[in-house]
Amino acid sequence: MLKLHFAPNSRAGRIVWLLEELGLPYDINKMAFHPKDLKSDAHRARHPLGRVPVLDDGDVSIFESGAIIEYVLERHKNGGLKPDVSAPEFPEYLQWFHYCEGMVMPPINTIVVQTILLPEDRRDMTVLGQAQRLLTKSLAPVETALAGRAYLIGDFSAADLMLGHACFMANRSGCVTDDMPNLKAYIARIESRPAFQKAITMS
Ligand SMILES: N[C@@H](CCC(=O)N[C@@H](CS)C(=O)NCC(=O)O)C(=O)O
Repeated sequence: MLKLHFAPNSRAGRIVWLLEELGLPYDINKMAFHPKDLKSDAHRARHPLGRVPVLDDGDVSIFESGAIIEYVLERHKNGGLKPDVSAPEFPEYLQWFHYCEGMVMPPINTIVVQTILLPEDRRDMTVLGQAQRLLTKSLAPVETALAGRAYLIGDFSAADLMLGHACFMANRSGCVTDDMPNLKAYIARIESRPAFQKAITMS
């Protein structure tokens, strides 16, 4: 049985969302989003940086949300979430799948550090402002790509599990503005998916 090491309000939600969309059975190790759990010896043995998500599958243990999604799609079930390599939408699928951690999550990480993780006296408003502007800039191509489309490559795919989740986080931090109507509608569409709701409400 697949076992997901999870903490609430984190990228581990992407994997719950994936497993729920695919209807695959799994066990879950729910940890607090707190150093006492994430930086424990037990969890550092799974992830050297003490981060989530981590997925165990028999003798296999794998971290990095994108790698976990690829692993599950290849070894367990595709469920139509990844286009075939010969499909016309395959390059765009790859692009948006990786744009998530490559371009959108770095400024979100900084925003979370500067607004939640650091004590108030160590927060830097200049760094925060730069990250917010960079996030808005990184979302502009996504807004354009979504014109006339329900999801990033048309039909729902694993690229939405990655980048859609990041867009949801960006919206929560107030960086998806009213002049991004395609993104607003896309995030609402994602939020209405039962599998996503299960992932986001899991604590
Ligand atoms: N690129 C990694 C990022 C993993 C990551 O940074 N996870 C965050 C939660 S979203 C975490 O565990 N943070 C805990 C910490 O930094 O102590 C992935 O996609 O899995």
